[in-house]
Amino acid sequence: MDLKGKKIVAVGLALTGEAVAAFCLDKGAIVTIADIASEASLGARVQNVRDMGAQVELGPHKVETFTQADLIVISPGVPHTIPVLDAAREKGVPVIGEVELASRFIQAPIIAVTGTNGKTTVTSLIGEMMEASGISAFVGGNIGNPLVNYAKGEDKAHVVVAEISSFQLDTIESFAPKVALLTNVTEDHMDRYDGMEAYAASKARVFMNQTKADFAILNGCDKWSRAMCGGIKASQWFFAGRDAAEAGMAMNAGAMDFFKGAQKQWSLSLEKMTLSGEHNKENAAAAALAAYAAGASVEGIQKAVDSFKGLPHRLEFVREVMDVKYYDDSKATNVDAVLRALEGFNAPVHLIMGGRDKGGHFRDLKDMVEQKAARLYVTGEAAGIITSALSGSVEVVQAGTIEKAVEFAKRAARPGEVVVLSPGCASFDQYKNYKERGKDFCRVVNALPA
Ligand code: UMA
Repeated sequence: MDLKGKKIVAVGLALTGEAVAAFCLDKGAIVTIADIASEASLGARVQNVRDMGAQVELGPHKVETFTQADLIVISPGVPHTIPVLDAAREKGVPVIGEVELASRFIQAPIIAVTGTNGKTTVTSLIGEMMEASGISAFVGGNIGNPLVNYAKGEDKAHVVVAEISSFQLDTIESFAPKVALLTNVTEDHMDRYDGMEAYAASKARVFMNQTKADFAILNGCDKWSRAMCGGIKASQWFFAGRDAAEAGMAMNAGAMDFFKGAQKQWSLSLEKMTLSGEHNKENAAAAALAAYAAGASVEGIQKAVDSFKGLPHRLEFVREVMDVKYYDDSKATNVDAVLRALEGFNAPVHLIMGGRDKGGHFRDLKDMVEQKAARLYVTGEAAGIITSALSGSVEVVQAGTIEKAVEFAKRAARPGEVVVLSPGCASFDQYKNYKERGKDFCRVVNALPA
């Protein structure tokens, strides 16, 4: 693909848009970045990209800019269905996402990881498994490092491990990962998709350009993943719910075994694994299969399973105050992630939820909340909707903010109980992103008097 002299419109001026602009300018393109936001809200990025040589067009998108482009590259947060993009497509202007653009310039095999929950942990773990096997890996994508940064850079790895969201999959065309992994499909992003079928169809796109020579790593217990199997050309390996005739992992108490049909090929010990919870065993199994399919050694995979410490804001232990443990699970932005968090605790949980609702069915938490929660503290825009879904199952405290919620929970929690921020919602009503929310929770917890 030759970008030299091409008029490229990058839509969205945040992490992705800035990286796309740098990449395209480097390739000799004429770049305009369009963003609906104001200069004041976008901050230093506006001047940065101007300094690089890009035109910046802020405020409501102008249809002429889009219809006159040679190529439009959109950021994941920009819905691919907005009218200006339809108008451009009608005029024959190609519209792709950043992942599609980057993949056209990446020579290394790609391991793509998608799914509603667990994808960041699995992506990071695969990266460590490859490195521990002596195979250099670039780890990026939705995890927070756009793939165009790798495509642009001088340093090349043996393999690219990419976390890919459904938003990114909506705008691929030829993206064809050597290994594609789908962790699970549960309700999320219902503010952007017309129901679960549409969301699952978006996830299934990760497999659409694979061939028989590639690998699909799947969750056999997940009904949406099972339903996709018929359409997948790649070899299918299951990290959970494998039938006897299928290839994949079989779980034991302290180990897991890789089978191809009746033949056991190798085993991994889980005895030294520090990540807790059943879902993390599944994450480890999924990562192990993907890494093995991409050439990692069993020894390297084992080494990474033993040493992996987990990631910030994913059920991360923060501090113990007066025999009460505090956990930051700010990354739990949907109902299923909250279920998985609660599942892992035996002590009564003071659960802090809330933020911006994404159309989640909070009622699905009813049984688990009844079983595990001592009290529920609700915050942010979704406080009302969570209260109506769960009051009656548990005492609900209207806290408003995370700071207040921690204050109330500290007063109520008894020794041996736990306080968990597992919001089940996006953070954007009160924070820039889930990381800022998690950091704020940690700040408040770390300031509690001992
Ligand atoms: N914008 C427009 N026009 C529109 C809509 C938005 O110009 O019609 C502009 C906004 O004003 C804003 C910009 O687009 O300035 C935002 O773009 P973006 O949301 O794509 O932001 P990035 O910083 O580029 O972040 C994106 C991913 N964001 C989303 O998918 C919402 C990041 O995933 C990802 O880490 C990053 O690219 C690098 O690949 C975040 C995320 O929440 C972590 N992902 C979801 C998830 O994991 O569930 C999918």
